[in-house]
Parts: sequence; structure tokens; C-alpha cells
Amino acid sequence: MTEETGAAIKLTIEDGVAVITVDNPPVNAISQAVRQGLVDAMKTVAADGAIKAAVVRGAGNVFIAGADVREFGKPPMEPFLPDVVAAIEATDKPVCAAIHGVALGGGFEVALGCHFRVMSPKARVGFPEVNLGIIPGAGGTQRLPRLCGVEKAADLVTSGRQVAAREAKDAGLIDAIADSEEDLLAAAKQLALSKVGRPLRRISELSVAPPAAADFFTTEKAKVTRAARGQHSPVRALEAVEAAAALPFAEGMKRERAIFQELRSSDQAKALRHAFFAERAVSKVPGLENAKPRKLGKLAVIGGGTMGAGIAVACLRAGYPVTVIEADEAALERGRSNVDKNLEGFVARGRLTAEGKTETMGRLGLSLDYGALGDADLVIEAVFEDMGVKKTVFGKLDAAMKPGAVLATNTSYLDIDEIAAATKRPEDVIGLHFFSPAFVMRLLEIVRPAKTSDDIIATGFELAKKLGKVGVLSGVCDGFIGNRILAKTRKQADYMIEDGALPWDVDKAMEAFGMPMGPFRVMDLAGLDIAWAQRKRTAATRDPKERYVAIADRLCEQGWFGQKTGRGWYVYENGKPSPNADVEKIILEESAKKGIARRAVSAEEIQNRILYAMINEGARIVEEKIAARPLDVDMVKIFGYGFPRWRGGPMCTADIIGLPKVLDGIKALAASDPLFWKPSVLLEKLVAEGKSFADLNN
Ligand code: 3H9
Repeated sequence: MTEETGAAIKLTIEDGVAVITVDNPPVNAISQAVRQGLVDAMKTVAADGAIKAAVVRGAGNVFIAGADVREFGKPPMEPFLPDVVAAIEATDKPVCAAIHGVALGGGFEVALGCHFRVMSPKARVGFPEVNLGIIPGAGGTQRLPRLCGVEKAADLVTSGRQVAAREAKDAGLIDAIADSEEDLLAAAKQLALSKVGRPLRRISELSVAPPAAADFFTTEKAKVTRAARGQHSPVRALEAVEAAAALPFAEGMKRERAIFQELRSSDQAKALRHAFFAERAVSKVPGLENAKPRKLGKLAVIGGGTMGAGIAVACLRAGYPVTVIEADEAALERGRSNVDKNLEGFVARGRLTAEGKTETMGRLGLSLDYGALGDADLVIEAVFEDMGVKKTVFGKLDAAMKPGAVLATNTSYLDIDEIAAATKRPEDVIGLHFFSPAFVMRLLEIVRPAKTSDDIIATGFELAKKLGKVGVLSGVCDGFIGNRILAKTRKQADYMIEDGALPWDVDKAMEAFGMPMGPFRVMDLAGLDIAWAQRKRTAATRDPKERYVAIADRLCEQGWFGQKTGRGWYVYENGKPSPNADVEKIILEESAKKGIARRAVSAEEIQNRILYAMINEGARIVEEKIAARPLDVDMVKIFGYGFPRWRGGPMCTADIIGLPKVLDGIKALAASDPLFWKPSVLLEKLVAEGKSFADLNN
């Protein structure tokens, strides 16, 4: 018998067991209809004498992915999830959750309301709420410690990490693991039936064992706060677990609900929701809906230096065979050794076995001959950043690659239209801009030259997905989206040290803002020599009216290139940075040379000048259609430059601050530096129309 209790929930009775299926594609998110359907199903279970037990399961690929995040910005609608979970738990017939795919957030809370849980071997459970700026809000923080202790519960709710079936079973989160996904329903039904007439264990009725260490919550709070870098939700999730240990269940539930509701409407939650949806929208570029990616079987990389080898490793790790081409035997051997070293790093971190490494190295081909590229479907050029060199390489690629192959360049700054013009097939040329280390950094800028066909762009996105990266489409311009913004923020950082701040003041302020590293520490890490060479190359064409800060040049003249020389903005001893006192002297001299009366620059001013520089340039990038939408800029900054995800990216931050306030701030800064702080036309237009960047994302 099948009973429709609402479109999202189906109930069938099989062998005396009510099989309650949540069917709300694509991920069975708990919408109002799902909540209502579950309550109605529980009423049927209670009332129908033919039903002896029940199983809750999900249709499609997952059990339940959680509450419907799209409902979060709207007024809450009854029935509320804590009541739904309580209704399941209160049922006096055994209820078992049959978990396949994932049970996340509210989905896991529904499972914890059931009296028993069976998982398929490949399923995962977890509470990812902190990543959305909230905490579990339907009893997760209260039931979890009752099942697995406060230590494990604190780990799971503060990290948001997902747990595989084995770990879940060992921690007592589930009762059994089915032999296979096919056996899951039968196993759940059998378990539920075997408990008919026996006393049922309701998690809410269990007590919470106190932590093994008396100071657990104090030390854990310090640890979580440090790791969260300004994000509130992990610390608040810990607070809810602490409440579970201190209060009776009903009181703990009230505490959890209060924190959940407070966070749900917070700016951080808004920003993290934006990041969640933007991460999924970024590959859905307007106008490219019908473009089909080309086949990606074999890949090739030109150049085995740091970047080329890094790209090769990223591709090898994704399972592709990769051929690396170098100019001579010595360079080829260096390339092989670079790949080997990088893979060894994965082995050392326990992320690759020794056999896995051997297998991976077995897929690496090395050659001096472009003739080895005949069967490659896509090649990524990663040679020296020089137009002449790149054009020569592309001429050779044009001759060597089969028709239909994708010819990509990893250039960071050069004009790809010009590179494409060196071939007879500019429609097959694309930019694939990786970030170093290429096997770690998630961002891939997919750069679209004028003549490139849509299916080549789609192939770029397909490769990004296969490599586990976030692909963002960018038009051709100097620095594309990311480095173009970086150039502006670097200038502001330079101006501020000439105005009165010191590099470590700037770094401290930006780290307090939520960046993993301040701009001067990043420069030391990347090496000051690269930007120095670039400045020397572009010196002749620099706008003479533009303010030029020579401090970094003076460091480079001393041979202080940052970490690799042990000295840059900072001095490195045993890898640890401390402020370079000689740098301070140089800065004071340079300010004096220009007659600048140094003044105190507050942390707030530092943060605003860097943030507003990002926002204004980001707006120009959207205005010029280099980025399709503001969300593309946000994704570049979050995945390539460490912009705090909980701020949603610079464009989302601008919306949260309010565009009129941002524009006023930019205009105020323009009073002393009108050349730099010319407000973006788009920003002015949005303010005039009372709109936000988010309006352009939809
Ligand atoms: C929560 O549960 C709070 C409760 O504690 C308290 C309540 C009182 N809602 O990722 P995909 C969409 S908070 C709405 O590409 P995959 C997604 O936008 C929630 N929509 O697939 C996409 O739409 P589109 C805690 C959602 O196979 C489509 O589904 N849970 C939700 O790579 C496919 O998604 C989470 O944070 C949602 N909850 O990965 C889990 N989830 O096609 C979040 C997904 O229009 N979800 N969508 O772009 C995930 O981690 C992954 O989506 C999942 C599937 C692993 C499930």
C-alpha cells in the first residue's frame, strides 16, 4: 500500500513496516513540505494497527542533505524541525533511519530522532552547519553528546567534518553498517522489526557523561576560537555542546535554539550562504548553458618548473595520464624530480600510499619532443612568463597537437589574444591560470580570449571539476580578476607604509580582518624578486602622475627577497618571522625623502583602504564584463587569495556594509588621492538605483 502524505514524503507498508521515503530532489533538503510530511507520516504510523515499525529513508542519491538553506532568509514556517524530530522520537513503534549517500545537518538530526540507525558502507554523516554560519538547530548539539560523549561531539559540530560509516559505528552514532547499499533497506527493516515490543532507547532520555578533562571546554574554546579566525559559528557550536553537558535536555534544547536563531540572521550566516550558493553558481555561466565539454583523456604540460610540475601533479592526482615536455635533459630531470617530491609530500601526510605513488608516477610521461603530444586532448603551457617564449611554444603546439585539442596557457599577466594569434586555431586557445601550489590551491581562472569557442570554455570548467577546483571565468585583461585586484591592494599596502604604518601593522590588521596572512607576509612567501622584475619591465610605461613607492625596490637591491633569502619585510630564523628593523629604517628614509609627515594609521583605516580597493576594482572588473557577475569576483578572492569565506568575498562584504557607505568611503579617500580612488561607474550606478551587487548575481 502507498500513501501520499504530501508530495515530498511517500509512505508504503511492507511486511508490517512503514517505509517513509523523503523525496525532494535533488538532495531531499528539509523544506516545509518535508517537515509536514514527516509529522503526518508519524501520525499514520501511530494510528495504523497494520504498522509494527517504521524506516525513514531518502529517495535518489542521499538520505537528507539538511534543512533547506533557501528557506533561511525567509520567515520560519511550521512545523519546526525540532518538533518534527521530537515527534519521530516520541513514536512508540521502533523507527530506524536507513542512511545512504549523506545525512547532514537537519538530515542527521532526523536520523538521531529515530531509535536506530543503519548506514550503507559508503555513506557519511555530519553537521556542516558551522560552514553556513549557524549551528545545528534541531537537537544535534544536544543528542550527539548523549551518544558519543562531549569530546567527539565537540569535534564534529565545531569542524563540520563528515564521518564515514566505520567511524560513525565506532563512535556509537549508528547501530549497524549494511553489507551494501542494496541491502540497506532490508537491514533497516529487519532491525526495526526485531525491536517490536521491546523498550525503545530515546537519545534525549540519555544522560551526558562529563568530559574526561575538567578543563576540556576552556582549552577547547581557546583552540576553536584560534582556528575559526573571526568566524563565530564554531565557538557558538561548542557553547551548545557545553549546554548539553550542563543542562537537562529540554533546557539545552532551548539554549541551542536561541543560538541557532541568533546566528541564522547574522551577517556571517548571510555571507556563508552566499558563498555556498556562489560556489555552485560560478560554473553555471550565463550564455554557456548548452556548451558541451570536449573529451579529456590524456593531458600534457609544457614546462617542469615549480608551476608546471605542480600542475602535472594536480592532473596526475585526478587520475589523468600526463606528459611533461621540457627543453633539455637537465630540465626534464628537474621536472621529474619536482613531481616526485610533491607526490612524496602526499605520502608523508598520509594522503597517498607508497604503491599509489608508484602508480601515479607510472602515468607521468617525460619527453623533449613535441611529437609526444600527438594524442593529448589538452595541453597546459607553463613556461617562462615572456611573450616571445610563449609564442614560440604555441607555434610548436599548433604543429604538434591533433585537431580539436585544447591549447591552454597558464600565463598570469600576458595577453592571451596575442598568444592565440601565434596559432592557426585561436578558437582552441584558452587561459588556465593555476595558483601555486597548483595541487593545493582550489582556484582556477579560466580565461577567455576573444576567439575561443564555447565548448573550449566548457572543457576548462570540466577540467576544474575533475581536478577538484573552483573554475571562475575571466575575460582577458592585465592580471585577470585576481591579480588585477591584488595589484591595487598591494599599492594601498605600499602607500600606507609610506604614510605612517609599518608592514607588521598592516599584516596584523589584515589578519584580524580574517586573512590567513597579511600582504607583506604573503610577499615574503612568494618572493619579492618577481614583482621587482615586473616593475622594472613596466617602468617605462608607468603613468608619471601615479604615486610610486620605492621601498620594496630598496629591499630587493639588498638582495632581500623574502623567505627564500631568509630576509625580506621580516627576518626569518628557523622559519619564524620577526620584523626586519632595517626595513623600518628604509621606510622612514623613503617617507622623509618625499616629505611625508608620518602619521598613525589605525587598523580600521588599513582594513578599509585594502577592502575598498578590492571592492572598487572588483566593481570595475564586473563593469568591464571581465567577470560575468560579482559572485565570480567573490569566488576568486575566497579560493585564490584567502579572503575569509565568512565575509562572503569583497562584493558580498560591500553589500553587507551597504553600497552607499562604501561609495562615501571611497569618495572620502579620493580627496587626498583622486587618481587611485576614482569610484567605479557601476558602483555609482548601483547606489543611484538603490541596488546591491547581489542584484547582479541573480
Ligand atoms: C541545517 O540542516 C540546519 C539544521 O541543523 C537546523 C534546522 C532547524 N538546501 O552540492 P551540489 C542544492 S543547515 C537547499 O551541487 P553534490 C545545491 O544548491 C544545512 N539546497 O551536489 C544544488 O542546487 P543547484 C546543512 C541545497 O552532489 C543541488 O542541491 N547541510 C542544499 O556535489 C546539488 O548540490 C548542508 O550544509 C540544502 N541544504 O553534493 C549540506 N544542499 O543544482 C549542504 C544542496 O541549483 N549540501 N542543495 O545548484 C552539500 O554538502 C552537498 O550539496 C551534498 C551534495 C553533499 C549534499
